Amino acid sequence: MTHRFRMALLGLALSAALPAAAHIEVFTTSMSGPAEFPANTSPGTGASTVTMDFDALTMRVQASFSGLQGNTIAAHIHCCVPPPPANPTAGVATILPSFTNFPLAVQLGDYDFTYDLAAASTYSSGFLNNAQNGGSVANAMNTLAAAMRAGNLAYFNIHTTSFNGGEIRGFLAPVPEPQTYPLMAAGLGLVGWAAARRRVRPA
Ligand SMILES: [Cu+2]
Repeated sequence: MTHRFRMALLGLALSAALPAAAHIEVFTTSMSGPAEFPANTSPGTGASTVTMDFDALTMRVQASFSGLQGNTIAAHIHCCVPPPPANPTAGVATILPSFTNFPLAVQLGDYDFTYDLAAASTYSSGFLNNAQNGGSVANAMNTLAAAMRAGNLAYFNIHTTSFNGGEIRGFLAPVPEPQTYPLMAAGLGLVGWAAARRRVRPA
Protein backbone atom coordinates (compact mmCIF):
# COMPACT_ATOMS: atom_id res chain seq x y z
CA MET A 1 0.00 0.00 0.00
CA THR A 2 1.27 3.45 -0.85
CA HIS A 3 1.42 6.10 1.82
CA ARG A 4 -1.26 8.12 0.02
CA PHE A 5 -3.56 5.14 -0.17
CA ARG A 6 -3.09 4.45 3.52
CA MET A 7 -3.93 8.09 4.23
CA ALA A 8 -7.05 7.78 2.09
CA LEU A 9 -8.14 4.69 3.97
CA LEU A 10 -7.54 6.52 7.22
CA GLY A 11 -9.71 9.37 5.98
CA LEU A 12 -12.49 6.96 5.12
CA ALA A 13 -12.23 5.21 8.47
CA LEU A 14 -12.41 8.58 10.27
CA SER A 15 -15.43 9.68 8.28
CA ALA A 16 -17.19 6.38 8.95
CA ALA A 17 -16.57 6.78 12.66
CA LEU A 18 -17.83 10.37 12.83
CA PRO A 19 -21.60 9.81 12.59
CA ALA A 20 -21.43 7.69 15.73
CA ALA A 21 -19.32 10.33 17.46
CA ALA A 22 -21.59 13.25 16.54
CA HIS A 23 -24.35 13.27 19.11
CA ILE A 24 -26.14 16.38 17.96
CA GLU A 25 -29.27 16.04 15.87
CA VAL A 26 -31.12 18.94 14.31
CA PHE A 27 -34.79 18.97 13.34
CA THR A 28 -36.71 21.68 11.53
CA THR A 29 -40.19 22.49 10.34
CA SER A 30 -42.24 25.17 8.63
CA MET A 31 -45.60 25.92 10.23
CA SER A 32 -48.87 26.98 8.58
CA GLY A 33 -52.64 26.91 8.98
CA PRO A 34 -53.22 24.47 6.13
CA ALA A 35 -50.87 22.05 7.92
CA GLU A 36 -53.25 21.94 10.91
CA PHE A 37 -55.83 19.19 11.35
CA PRO A 38 -58.39 20.24 10.46
CA ALA A 39 -56.70 22.68 8.08
CA ASN A 40 -57.50 26.37 8.57
CA THR A 41 -57.08 29.51 6.46
CA SER A 42 -54.76 31.41 8.79
CA PRO A 43 -52.28 33.60 6.90
CA GLY A 44 -49.77 32.98 9.68
CA THR A 45 -46.46 31.26 9.12
CA GLY A 46 -43.66 30.08 11.34
CA ALA A 47 -40.49 28.06 11.48
CA SER A 48 -38.84 26.04 14.19
CA THR A 49 -35.50 24.36 14.77
CA VAL A 50 -35.06 21.79 17.53
CA THR A 51 -31.49 20.78 18.39
CA MET A 52 -30.97 17.71 20.54
CA ASP A 53 -27.55 17.20 22.09
CA PHE A 54 -27.27 13.65 23.40
CA ASP A 55 -23.98 14.34 25.20
CA ALA A 56 -25.14 17.41 27.10
CA LEU A 57 -28.72 16.04 27.22
CA THR A 58 -30.17 19.34 26.11
CA MET A 59 -32.87 20.32 23.66
CA ARG A 60 -32.70 23.81 22.21
CA VAL A 61 -36.04 24.97 20.84
CA GLN A 62 -35.99 27.92 18.47
CA ALA A 63 -39.01 29.33 16.68
CA SER A 64 -40.23 32.41 14.88
CA PHE A 65 -43.73 33.20 13.73
CA SER A 66 -45.71 36.04 12.23
CA GLY A 67 -49.02 36.97 10.64
CA LEU A 68 -51.18 35.12 13.13
CA GLN A 69 -54.89 35.93 13.20
CA GLY A 70 -55.26 35.40 16.91
CA ASN A 71 -53.01 36.07 19.88
CA THR A 72 -50.80 33.24 21.08
CA ILE A 73 -52.07 31.26 24.08
CA ALA A 74 -49.69 28.26 24.03
CA ALA A 75 -47.00 26.50 22.02
CA HIS A 76 -45.43 23.08 22.40
CA ILE A 77 -44.55 19.89 20.58
CA HIS A 78 -47.22 17.21 20.19
CA CYS A 79 -46.24 13.56 19.87
CA CYS A 80 -46.78 11.02 18.47
CA VAL A 81 -49.51 10.85 15.83
CA PRO A 82 -51.03 7.39 15.25
CA PRO A 83 -50.63 5.55 11.95
CA PRO A 84 -53.04 6.53 9.14
CA PRO A 85 -55.98 6.59 8.66
CA ALA A 86 -56.40 7.89 12.23
CA ASN A 87 -56.57 11.65 12.79
CA PRO A 88 -53.03 13.05 12.51
CA THR A 89 -53.11 14.60 15.96
CA ALA A 90 -51.45 13.67 19.23
CA GLY A 91 -51.22 14.78 22.84
CA VAL A 92 -48.66 17.28 24.04
CA ALA A 93 -45.19 15.80 24.64
CA THR A 94 -43.41 18.84 26.07
CA ILE A 95 -43.89 21.05 29.12
CA LEU A 96 -47.46 22.27 29.74
CA PRO A 97 -49.28 24.52 29.34
CA SER A 98 -46.72 26.14 27.07
CA PHE A 99 -43.01 26.29 26.33
CA THR A 100 -41.14 28.20 29.04
CA ASN A 101 -41.08 31.94 28.24
CA PHE A 102 -42.79 31.43 24.88
CA PRO A 103 -44.16 34.83 23.74
CA LEU A 104 -47.87 34.88 24.58
CA ALA A 105 -50.68 37.29 23.61
CA VAL A 106 -48.85 38.28 20.42
CA GLN A 107 -49.26 37.67 16.69
CA LEU A 108 -45.58 37.54 15.90
CA GLY A 109 -42.51 36.68 17.87
CA ASP A 110 -39.28 34.78 18.29
CA TYR A 111 -38.36 32.04 20.71
CA ASP A 112 -35.11 30.45 21.89
CA PHE A 113 -34.90 28.27 24.98
CA THR A 114 -32.76 25.29 25.97
CA TYR A 115 -34.32 22.45 27.93
CA ASP A 116 -32.77 19.72 30.04
CA LEU A 117 -33.65 16.41 28.36
CA ALA A 118 -32.98 14.58 31.64
CA ALA A 119 -35.51 16.69 33.60
CA ALA A 120 -39.02 15.34 34.05
CA SER A 121 -40.33 18.92 33.84
CA THR A 122 -39.30 19.10 30.15
CA TYR A 123 -42.10 16.66 29.28
CA SER A 124 -45.83 16.74 29.85
CA SER A 125 -46.86 14.31 32.59
CA GLY A 126 -49.09 12.50 30.09
CA PHE A 127 -46.20 11.88 27.73
CA LEU A 128 -43.77 11.00 30.48
CA ASN A 129 -46.15 8.49 32.06
CA ASN A 130 -47.76 6.93 29.00
CA ALA A 131 -47.50 3.18 28.48
CA GLN A 132 -44.49 3.48 26.19
CA ASN A 133 -42.47 5.84 28.37
CA GLY A 134 -43.55 4.59 31.80
CA GLY A 135 -42.33 7.62 33.73
CA SER A 136 -38.76 7.33 32.45
CA VAL A 137 -37.18 10.53 31.14
CA ALA A 138 -34.80 8.42 29.02
CA ASN A 139 -37.73 6.71 27.32
CA ALA A 140 -39.52 10.04 26.84
CA MET A 141 -36.40 11.56 25.29
CA ASN A 142 -35.88 8.60 22.99
CA THR A 143 -39.53 8.47 21.95
CA LEU A 144 -39.53 12.15 21.06
CA ALA A 145 -36.22 11.90 19.20
CA ALA A 146 -37.34 8.85 17.23
CA ALA A 147 -40.56 10.61 16.27
CA MET A 148 -38.69 13.65 14.97
CA ARG A 149 -36.32 11.38 13.04
CA ALA A 150 -39.35 9.80 11.40
CA GLY A 151 -40.40 13.28 10.27
CA ASN A 152 -44.18 12.80 10.36
CA LEU A 153 -44.97 11.97 13.97
CA ALA A 154 -44.16 15.04 16.10
CA TYR A 155 -45.39 18.56 15.37
CA PHE A 156 -44.72 22.03 16.68
CA ASN A 157 -48.08 23.67 17.33
CA ILE A 158 -48.96 27.28 18.14
CA HIS A 159 -52.39 27.83 19.70
CA THR A 160 -54.12 31.21 19.52
CA THR A 161 -57.31 32.96 20.59
CA SER A 162 -58.64 32.48 17.04
CA PHE A 163 -57.72 28.81 16.76
CA ASN A 164 -57.74 27.18 20.18
CA GLY A 165 -56.73 23.82 18.75
CA GLY A 166 -53.79 25.32 16.90
CA GLU A 167 -53.41 28.13 14.35
CA ILE A 168 -50.18 26.97 12.71
CA ARG A 169 -48.23 23.75 12.99
CA GLY A 170 -45.54 21.75 11.23
CA PHE A 171 -44.00 18.30 11.57
CA LEU A 172 -40.40 18.27 12.77
CA ALA A 173 -38.02 16.35 10.52
CA PRO A 174 -34.26 15.80 10.58
CA VAL A 175 -31.75 17.85 8.66
CA PRO A 176 -28.37 16.30 7.74
CA GLU A 177 -25.66 16.85 10.32
CA PRO A 178 -23.58 19.67 8.86
CA GLN A 179 -20.45 18.76 10.79
CA THR A 180 -20.49 15.17 9.50
CA TYR A 181 -21.26 15.30 5.79
CA PRO A 182 -18.44 17.60 4.60
CA LEU A 183 -15.94 15.43 6.45
CA MET A 184 -17.44 12.29 4.96
CA ALA A 185 -17.25 13.87 1.48
CA ALA A 186 -13.64 14.85 2.15
CA GLY A 187 -12.85 11.28 3.17
CA LEU A 188 -14.45 9.86 0.04
CA GLY A 189 -12.67 12.49 -2.06
CA LEU A 190 -9.32 11.40 -0.65
CA VAL A 191 -10.05 7.81 -1.64
CA GLY A 192 -11.01 8.90 -5.18
CA TRP A 193 -7.90 11.04 -5.48
CA ALA A 194 -5.65 8.19 -4.35
CA ALA A 195 -7.35 5.81 -6.81
CA ALA A 196 -6.87 8.29 -9.66
CA ARG A 197 -3.20 8.70 -8.74
CA ARG A 198 -2.70 4.95 -8.89
CA ARG A 199 -4.39 4.72 -12.30
CA VAL A 200 -2.08 7.28 -13.98
CA ARG A 201 1.07 5.80 -12.44
CA PRO A 202 3.00 3.42 -14.76
CA ALA A 203 2.71 -0.22 -13.75
CU1 LIG B 1 -50.95 22.03 21.57
